[in-house]
Amino acid sequence: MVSEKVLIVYAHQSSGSFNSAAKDAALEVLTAKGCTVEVSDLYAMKFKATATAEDITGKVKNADHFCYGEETKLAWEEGKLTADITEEQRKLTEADLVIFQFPMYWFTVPAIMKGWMDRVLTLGFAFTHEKRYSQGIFKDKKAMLSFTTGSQESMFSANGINGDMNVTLWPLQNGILHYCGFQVLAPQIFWAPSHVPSEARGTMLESWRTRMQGLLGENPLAFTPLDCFDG
Ligand code: FMN
Repeated sequence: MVSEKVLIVYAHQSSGSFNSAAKDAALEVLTAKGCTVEVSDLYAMKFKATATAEDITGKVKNADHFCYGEETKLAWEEGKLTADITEEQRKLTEADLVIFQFPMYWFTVPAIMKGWMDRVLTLGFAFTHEKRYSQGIFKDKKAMLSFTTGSQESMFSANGINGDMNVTLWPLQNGILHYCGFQVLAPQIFWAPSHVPSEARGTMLESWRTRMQGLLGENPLAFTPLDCFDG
């Protein structure tokens, strides 16, 4: 695992949050293991969340019927994506592992992180029709979700009020990460840290620190290979 590169894409407004502590633990443990770690602190960066024509410098191809996918593909090929996107794409290109650290908002990532996904994982750079899922562009990279909830674990079980967490995470883990080819590691879920005593929060962080010792050696989750489908 020595000299692996890790990118932490982090979305929380407060340095006093549990998410911040989880991000700091990852930074500390992985750096101590010899990894080079970069952090994209999205709120601190005031990262733009909306996918718009302003993401392209200069003239767009079809301003009357602007298609974000096609236009950003062209802009990426011509080096005309804005600097904030290009910089995140650079970090991503260099990374062996990407950790998304966030509080769950409405069963998914906060809007600012979804904006990072919308704007950084552009057509051509992150996927094409031919290169996706098991043949995806990032198939030599790993990615994982690390997040906090407000809900207790039992609420996200198959019979719980929220339903199965695996189903909840399918759009993120399969529809975004695996779609771009990433080998997706099991999520790190911190259940309701704001509703447990500080001792229990310490235990959660400790188990995260322990897991990180072998993180890059973990087997990824299994998804259906692309060649099982005709399309
Ligand atoms: N918690 C859930 O378990 N499921 C949700 O869908 C969910 N949606 C939320 C949406 C918003 C806009 C906000 C503000 C909170 C939501 N929560 C939800 C609770 C947060 O996930 C929880 O407060 C956070 O994970 C606690 O982490 P922190 O102490 O680092 O802020």
